[in-house]
Amino acid sequence: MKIDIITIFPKMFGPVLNESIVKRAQEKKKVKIAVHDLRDYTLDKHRKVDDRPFGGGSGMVLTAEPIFRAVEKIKSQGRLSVRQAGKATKPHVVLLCPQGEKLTQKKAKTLAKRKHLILICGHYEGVDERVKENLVDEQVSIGDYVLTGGELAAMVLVDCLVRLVPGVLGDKNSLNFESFEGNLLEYPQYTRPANFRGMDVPEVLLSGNHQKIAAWRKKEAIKKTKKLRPDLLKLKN
Ligand code: 6GU
Repeated sequence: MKIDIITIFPKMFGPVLNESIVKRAQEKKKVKIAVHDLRDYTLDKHRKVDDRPFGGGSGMVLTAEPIFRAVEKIKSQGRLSVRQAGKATKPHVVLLCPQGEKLTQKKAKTLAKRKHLILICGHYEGVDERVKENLVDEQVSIGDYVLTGGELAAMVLVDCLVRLVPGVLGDKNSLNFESFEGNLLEYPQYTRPANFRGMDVPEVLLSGNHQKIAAWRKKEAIKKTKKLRPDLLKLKN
């Protein structure tokens, strides 16, 4: 999977992309992530990426020109580099903004099937509507609250997608979450010591009886979900 990110704050991404599983996924060549500075695609000497809204109002709006130019440049390069079975794959362009469709595990699974994503981080009071109408394939939000920009949202999305790419997580891990995700919360986990400050680990987990353990975990996951997130039980995966 190839992910191109277009942002006015490219430096924000380093610490997230160069740590942990996302870093390892890139090293293993399971994903290729490139961060592009939107200002590199401006045409004026001040590298201006925003302007005042037509019709008045407060705040600044990201202009269409540099965003179109960035996406066009990435798409033209993609024709050479992102190939599958000898064929170029069409990049899917996503704008991160609060008006977008809310990110869910289901949405992430759909997006993770794409071979090439271009993520545009929205900013300020908004993005010129012509970007949304004529350049972007879909808009994604990470929840019902307002961030100062799409950067953190893009990082959340990348993190979420990377772990779904085959071969990024160990087989054991991936099977584990596949069987539960979406419908149920994770069952309670414990590690050593078996007694910590007088608090015991449930006896069954020390029994070595794998069938019993599996049954207990399922029961606990259902119990936990009913108590904390009953809404999840109604969802289809
Ligand atoms: Cl994608 N952008 C901004 N600015 N705020 C958000 C968001 C995105 N998702 C949730 N809040």
